Amino acid sequence: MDVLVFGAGALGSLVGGLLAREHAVTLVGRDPHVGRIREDGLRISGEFDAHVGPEAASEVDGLSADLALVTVKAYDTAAAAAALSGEGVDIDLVCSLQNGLTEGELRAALGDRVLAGTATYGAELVDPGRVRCTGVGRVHVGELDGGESDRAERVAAAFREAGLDCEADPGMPRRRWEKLAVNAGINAVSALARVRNGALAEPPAADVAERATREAARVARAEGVDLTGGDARAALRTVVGETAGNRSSMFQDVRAERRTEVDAINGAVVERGRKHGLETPTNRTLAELLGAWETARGLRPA
Ligand code: KPL
Repeated sequence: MDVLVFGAGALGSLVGGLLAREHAVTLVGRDPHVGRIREDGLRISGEFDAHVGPEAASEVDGLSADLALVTVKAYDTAAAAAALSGEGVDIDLVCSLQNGLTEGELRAALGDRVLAGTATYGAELVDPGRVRCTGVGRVHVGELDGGESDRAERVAAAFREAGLDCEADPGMPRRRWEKLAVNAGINAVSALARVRNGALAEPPAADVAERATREAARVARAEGVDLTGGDARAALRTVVGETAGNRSSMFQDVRAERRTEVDAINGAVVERGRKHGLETPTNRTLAELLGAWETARGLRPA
């Protein structure tokens, strides 16, 4: 399968690099990372040990692929959708592996070629051309509105051929909300407390994370998704355990003084909750604190 990975950050590089062991992969990202990959390949360490040679580019102009994986930050989704629907770009299927509920935005530009996806692998860029896997998670792909899907099965089989743990899931609406609820619990709390995910197994961080996750599950139920607070909490604990040694993507963003995905995670929970008349005070506080941090550094768009 020809795979284009749009967004060669930590997760995109890890997933793309692992897929490159079996498939023809092009990573689209920024220099100096993509330049180093072109010169010397991509090295994967941690839970995997591989040195692979995917193509690497800083633009998608004229590229074609069976599958495009979208791994850019949630706030760059519109730019990704515009690039992938641009002239001369020929993509059969698109699958988001992003945090947040970004697929709607992709679908608006790319139509029903868009599949939903979730990934719980832990990944960190250590240097240009080097990515470390800090937690072996799982990838799920499926139809945005749920249901059995041959094309999702094909994508999952291609992932498995390359040694990734991946399943097609007919229940993606619930899975996306479960992932959002887990990210609502882990990302902002770990970023503000400056701790690795494993620290969220112990109080007091565990209590804050659990409150944020339960609030998100409540909003999910208001949206018609069958996700109990208990199930969401169990998923939170599983991911905290599986990625204990990982710095969450938001903790990595804060360490690098980059804009975070707090609006797309805790902010999205607050906004969707508001539409249903639900208060989500823990998510609101987390979003406000990270928002204040971003504002103080001029990282938020005006
Ligand atoms: O999705 C993640 C993230 O960091 O954004 C998890 C699964 C929480 C891994 O850290």
